[in-house]
Amino acid sequence: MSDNCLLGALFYGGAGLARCPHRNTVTSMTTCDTLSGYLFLLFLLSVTFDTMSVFLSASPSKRYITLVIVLVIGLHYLFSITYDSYGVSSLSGLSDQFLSSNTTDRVLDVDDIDVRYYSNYTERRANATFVLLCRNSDLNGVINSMQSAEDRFNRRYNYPWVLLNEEPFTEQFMHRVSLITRAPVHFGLIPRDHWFQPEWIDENKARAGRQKMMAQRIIYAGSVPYRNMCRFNSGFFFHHELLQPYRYYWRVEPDVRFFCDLEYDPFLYMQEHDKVYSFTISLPEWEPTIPTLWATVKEFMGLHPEYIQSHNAMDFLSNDGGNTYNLCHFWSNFEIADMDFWRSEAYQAFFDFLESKGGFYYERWGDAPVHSIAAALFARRDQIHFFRDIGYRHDPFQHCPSGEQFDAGHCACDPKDTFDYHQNSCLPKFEALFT
Ligand SMILES: Nc1nc2c(ncn2[C@@H]2O[C@H](COP(=O)(O)OP(=O)(O)OP(=O)(O)O)[C@@H](O)[C@H]2O)c(=O)[nH]1
Ligand SMILES: [Mg+2]
Repeated sequence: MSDNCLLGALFYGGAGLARCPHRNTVTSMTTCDTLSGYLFLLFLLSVTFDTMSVFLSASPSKRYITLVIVLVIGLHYLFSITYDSYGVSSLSGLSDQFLSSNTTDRVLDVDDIDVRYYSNYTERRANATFVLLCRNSDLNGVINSMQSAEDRFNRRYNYPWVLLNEEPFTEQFMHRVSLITRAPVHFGLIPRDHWFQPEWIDENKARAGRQKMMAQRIIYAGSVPYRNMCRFNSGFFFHHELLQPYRYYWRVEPDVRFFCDLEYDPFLYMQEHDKVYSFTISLPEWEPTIPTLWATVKEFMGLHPEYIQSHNAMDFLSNDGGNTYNLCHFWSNFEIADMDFWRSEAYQAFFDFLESKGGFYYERWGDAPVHSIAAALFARRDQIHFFRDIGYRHDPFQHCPSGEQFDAGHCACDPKDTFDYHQNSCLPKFEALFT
């Protein structure tokens, strides 16, 4: 090929490289195609000149080759400006096409669990998972919570999610939830005897308890499913087969919000600092929901003094050395904790004792006071952690970090709106354990 044609090819290559990558916007199309058009005109002039000289001086076979080259380049240019999907107009276009087809394969290949699961495998991870108990009807709230947890933390860590339900999750539920995260998501069915009211519970006594509570206008007073949920969270979730591989969990509920970026791994923090339980908000329980709980706890302590830690957090629970319960508990809709603690001999014996009294159904014992009392008595006080830097909301309360932690976390909450030192907060009692 002559020098002129080479010059033309250079012009054309320039025209190809000048194509804007975002052809779906009007502005970029106009700018790009105008520039491309000028360069192509120059190229046409050059090719025409070259072709004429070849035609005039060359043999018939050379004329034929020249015509084919001009035809191919002309068609190629025509396609490149007519169809967006025809993207091979330059070297960069070629490489873009190659890379993007690779990426698409990786994202869409759902069987390739290793790629999805180990996408951050170079960084250290704890043996941990998110846990979310919910109904199919909670779908939108579940999506909100998961998106918040993913955006503020898990998109960089890809810890798995375990979602549990006493009914099978619908296809639509599983599809929408799986789109929210690149991490593995496991959907589990709760065994019947871990969820429903046991046969040996005296239903007449349970009904009388519900009616008494309804008369006192206590929230969820008449709800049996709510009691099932509290009992499941107290004594069974950590026995679910999908949670057996894991030690640490982060409990998430529908419609909660995480306000701040978390730039470190709280699971590893728990592991490395020998923590077993953590919280963001603490407050008093409604006394009418647990009228006999503390008497039951004291009875258990009398039977099993060997399970009570010497450096425990009894002073968080009681203002009189354990005689009465001050109702303080950690709000369990947020928990990052160690399931081996719940699986321990001490906690198992404690839960079995509570269960034998039937208080989950005759009263409305919540998993929050049950977990809190156990953590305060069977763990050392320094094994309980307040995640001051995790901005978190579950209606109607929130914890918002302040000062450096607020800035570093790019927090979206109002730092003045935080439950920490609200008149009903039990945080001062927790902090007093360490002064
Ligand atoms: N599968 C299932 N999950 C439930 C049921 N009841 C509650 N949950 C879940 O258990 C957790 C606690 O229930 P919530 O209704 O949020 O109880 P709460 O936090 O005390 O009260 P509010 O959030 O103020 O309604 C949430 O993750 C719920 O999605 C139920 O009947 N079935
Ligand atoms: Mg809730």
